[in-house]
Amino acid sequence: MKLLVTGGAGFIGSNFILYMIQQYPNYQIINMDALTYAGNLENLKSVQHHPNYSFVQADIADKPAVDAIFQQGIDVVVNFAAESHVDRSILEPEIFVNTNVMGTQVLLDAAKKYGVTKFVQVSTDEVYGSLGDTGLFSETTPLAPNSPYSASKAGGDLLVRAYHETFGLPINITRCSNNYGPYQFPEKLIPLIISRALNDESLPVYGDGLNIRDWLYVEDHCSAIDLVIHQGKIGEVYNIGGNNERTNLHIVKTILEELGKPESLITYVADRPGHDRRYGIDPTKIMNELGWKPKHNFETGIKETIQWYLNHKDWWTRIQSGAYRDYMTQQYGKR
Ligand code: NAD
Ligand code: TDX
Repeated sequence: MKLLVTGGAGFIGSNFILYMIQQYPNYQIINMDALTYAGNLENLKSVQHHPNYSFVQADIADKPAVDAIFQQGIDVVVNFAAESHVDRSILEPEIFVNTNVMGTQVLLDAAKKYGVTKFVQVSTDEVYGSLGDTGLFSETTPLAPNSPYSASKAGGDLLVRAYHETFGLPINITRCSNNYGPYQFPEKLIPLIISRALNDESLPVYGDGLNIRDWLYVEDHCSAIDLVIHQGKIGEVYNIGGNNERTNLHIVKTILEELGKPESLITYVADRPGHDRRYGIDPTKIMNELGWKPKHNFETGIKETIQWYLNHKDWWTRIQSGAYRDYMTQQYGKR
């Protein structure tokens, strides 16, 4: 199988490539990534010389570059490439539309032109909007995105759906809850809090800290996508989540306790505009239809994750200093 992974230098994409190379060493994996600020090839150091792995620096919205890759003959596309940070989408929405909507459309056109056996769109529970105190998101929950990020992801999803309905493109859409684990860019809540707490810096908690996210260990997301690639029914949407709803304050306090740092570091700051109150995924469909089951329980997963950031301080300090960019220049000659 020839697998095109877009956004493979990011948090989930790099975990996915490491996972797939281990599971299927005979699959050919092409990682296409624009290497935005969020792309970090250091995550993939251990496989960079693997005979079945290759890397192409390209933007998914760049038609000639995308065409050139599809000319090689791609069987399956897994589209992780996206602008992914909600706060950045509030500051600068345009790039979110360019990548998450227009870029997805360029990939879809190439998949349609050259033919693929499957196009998997990696999406998010945020497209469903915000929940009240009860209920969960199912695959039939209406889309009601509230941030420029989630609106752009919903736009991409709807194009993927339309290419299936209109052109018969074989697709699946996955919608996962918040991921945590190794290699997450330290702008996201968990690595941000760990890195700042270790430096005894103030910990910004938005609003009252009682917003709820549903957390899933990144490897469990990867195993779900693996199942969707191989067994997902064409045209279907699959929600992915492990029933781990926690308030942000609970997450921050868990990290402080684990690191032995004082709660006085917590600083309540202005709320995120349009801040979704609660996410919660109903994963019944993927569990019943594809037999998916998460391996990691949250209490041990979060401890392992904190330990990983403690053991890989050089990884995140190189991001903070910008030095991770030098590695890319050394390896690939450009940024
Ligand atoms: P990330 O920001 O860590 O990584 C994104 C990657 O995409 C980076 O390597 C970046 O260089 C690349 N990229 C960005 N724009 C590109 C472009 N125009 N062309 C090619 N590459 C480009 O994001 P992540 O957290 O790993 O998320 C990956 C995907 O999973 C996204 O589609 C996101 O919407 C989705 N998702 C994320 C989560 C989460 O909790 N992080 C949850 C559900 C779904
Ligand atoms: O400094 C912070 N303080 C804070 O209180 C940050 C960065 C976040 N928060 C809050 C906002 C959210 O309620 O923590 C929660 C998690 O925030 P993020 O890590 O920014 O994630 P979120 O906005 O929930 O979106 C994430 O999950 C779904 C990913 O970034 C998305 O790409 C994914 O689709």
